Amino acid sequence: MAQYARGAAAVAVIRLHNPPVNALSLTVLQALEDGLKRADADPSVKAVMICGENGKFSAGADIRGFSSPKRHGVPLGPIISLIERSEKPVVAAIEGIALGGGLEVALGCHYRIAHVKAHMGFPEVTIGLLPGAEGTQRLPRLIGVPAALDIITTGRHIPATEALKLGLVDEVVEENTVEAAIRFANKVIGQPLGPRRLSLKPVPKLPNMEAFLSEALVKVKKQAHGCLAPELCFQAVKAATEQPFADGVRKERELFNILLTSGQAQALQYAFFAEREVQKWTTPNGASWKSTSPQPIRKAAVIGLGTMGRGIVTSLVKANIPVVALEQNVEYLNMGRKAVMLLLEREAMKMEQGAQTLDFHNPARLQFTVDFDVLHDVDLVIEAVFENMALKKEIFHKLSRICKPGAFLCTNTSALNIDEIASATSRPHQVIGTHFFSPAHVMRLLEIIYGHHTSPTAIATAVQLAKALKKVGVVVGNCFGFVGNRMMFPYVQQAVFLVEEGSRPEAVDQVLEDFGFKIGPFRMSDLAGLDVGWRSRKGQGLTGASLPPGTPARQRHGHRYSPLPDLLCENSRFGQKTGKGWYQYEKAGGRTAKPDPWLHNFLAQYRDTHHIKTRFIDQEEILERCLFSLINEGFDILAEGIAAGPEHLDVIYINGYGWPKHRGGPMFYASTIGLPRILAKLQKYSEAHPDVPGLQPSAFLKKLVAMGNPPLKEWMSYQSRQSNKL
Ligand code: 3H9
Repeated sequence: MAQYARGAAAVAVIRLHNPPVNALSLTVLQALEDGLKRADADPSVKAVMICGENGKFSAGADIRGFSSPKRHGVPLGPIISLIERSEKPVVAAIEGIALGGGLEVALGCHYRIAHVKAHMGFPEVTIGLLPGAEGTQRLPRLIGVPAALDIITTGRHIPATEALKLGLVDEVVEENTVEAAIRFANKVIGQPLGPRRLSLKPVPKLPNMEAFLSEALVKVKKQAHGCLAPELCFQAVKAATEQPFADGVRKERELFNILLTSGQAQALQYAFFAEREVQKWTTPNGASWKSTSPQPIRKAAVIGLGTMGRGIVTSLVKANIPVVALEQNVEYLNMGRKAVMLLLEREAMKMEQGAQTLDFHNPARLQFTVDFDVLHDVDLVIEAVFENMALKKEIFHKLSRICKPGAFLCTNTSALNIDEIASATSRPHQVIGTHFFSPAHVMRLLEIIYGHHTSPTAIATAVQLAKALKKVGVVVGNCFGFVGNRMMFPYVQQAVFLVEEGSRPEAVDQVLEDFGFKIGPFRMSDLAGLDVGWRSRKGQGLTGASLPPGTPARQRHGHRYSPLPDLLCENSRFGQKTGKGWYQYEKAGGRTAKPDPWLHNFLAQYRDTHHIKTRFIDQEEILERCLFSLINEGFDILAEGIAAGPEHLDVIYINGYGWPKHRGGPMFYASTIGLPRILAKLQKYSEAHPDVPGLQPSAFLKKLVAMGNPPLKEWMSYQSRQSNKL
């Protein structure tokens, strides 16, 4: 609702009230309209002030309402026009946030006063929409086309200080915003309102508007990766430069409706709520966020300053958590220190532009050491040495002796068994997996893996740590590869099999990039380094010296195996780092992937050697075999209770694996395709490739199809847990 009251003197106060973020539900809009009409009708009211309850203006339209079948009621646009048309000055008092429809309400007001800590923005683009209550027409009129385009097509939040510079707000205050706005309203009573009505203002001209717009469109399209909303946001703003306000509004509405029914909006809104839902973690034995409090982390340590460790230290410093960084010897320590300092200098430069500072030259905030004893007083340790079980166990054994009893011991591993690592300590309940993604100071995902003995407090503390690092922490169970990498194995495996059978790396990558992935599986392997998987396969006895003599080249444990990645490594083709992998690069460390005739020739010879008849593989087969095998593994993961729901898998894939967010994550995508179709295709492919377990339909998928393809929200009610695969 919105509460109406008389403020000091002649100012009426309308307070938006819908906890927790004052979303503009139909009830709120109705109350806002009523308040405006009441103020208008009362001759003793000379001005109006609109603010939000609980220090927040408004987070915009109620997102849940967009998927409601009963989407009717008071529309926002006309109410904003009503505000603007008011003959009494209306002042917005912006505290906390004014986002989306919230900012549109503020733009309808004649004046805007913001608290210095407030943030504003049009995040509609991130949920597949555009500002659909005349925001795309008013904002360019107020702050000009370049700034408006930037805000509307990126969805970024801007701080009040920047808003003031842009002319988006009239005043920024450090104290009581509501009182300041009432004082302001009293001051402007009687002043002409015409110049304050944005719909009447022309859009500021640019000398080179046409050229500017065509360049901007190229940029917007390039960054969209198949997502519709940024381009339609662009078109709406462009309409403001070409048409009168009313026509621009009509265009905005038309584009808004296209987006609303595009399917992408549903996917992005699902992703929005999924991200929030996974914060409310639970485990199969009943532990949950509701009943568990995290422990404070006042000081942390990171062991190992390789690529991952450096990023993790940087993340902790950025989160203002004092860190001890430890390496095994002085040489590695000095190398690591240099790299961390460089990362932090860069981050500090970025943050200074946002008026924040980073305190990393102070040894009380960041200390480098080779001495384990220095870790005696830290609250949490993140071990980030390379993936070697024996080494990790040795370190955890040491930590268990040195660290104070309450300290949490985290391992940054992408696949190893948390229980085995924990077994090296005297406190397995304090041991937990924290799988960061590279570069760790940039990537948002943190996979949090609980072991058999991990305590709920350790889970809650790791989730809290993720929040402090501004990451999305997703709690999952312990199995080889956990959720993300476990689903990735069959996907990459299919990609390699397709190349064996006749496709090319660039063809496979293209199909998946067209689908919306930032990079396809082969470019990704080249970027990550082919040697990483090679080392792991050697460790598992799948290749190298430990492979039993007489093992067939293309079979392991009775299943199909492709030695192609091993053969590339034997040819010193480790990917970007060596300048050659599935592609060729301009030099070692080069970034530009070019198809490699050597590889094509090598593939032809390989197929000859193994009597593989090359066949043409179409885009549909490439897409389905890669994606459906990944989704299939997802169903097994759900059946085993490794993740609490499909949302977890989707949040992991969107934030850690470059899955296109506008497709809502792999499991949401599966639900849009329809499970019967996925099952039928997997059956077809597994009949053609009976020696590939990843293509054999998951029992849980079959069960869901048998139950009539229920909606994603209901899947877990059909799950009866199977044992996990570790
Ligand atoms: C729009 O305005 C369209 C118009 O242009 C045109 C219309 C015609 N609706 O994120 P949090 C819930 S589109 C419904 O955990 P934080 C959220 O689910 C809208 N619910 O807190 C959560 O619920 P729960 C454009 C919403 O402090 C709770 O509030 N606006 C909405 O980390 C707390 O949220 C946006 O896209 C909403 N609009 O972050 C803004 N917003 O407790 C989207 C939040 O049950 N919102 N909830 O899990 C945000 O970006 C963040 O929520 C915000 C707070 C920054 C506001």
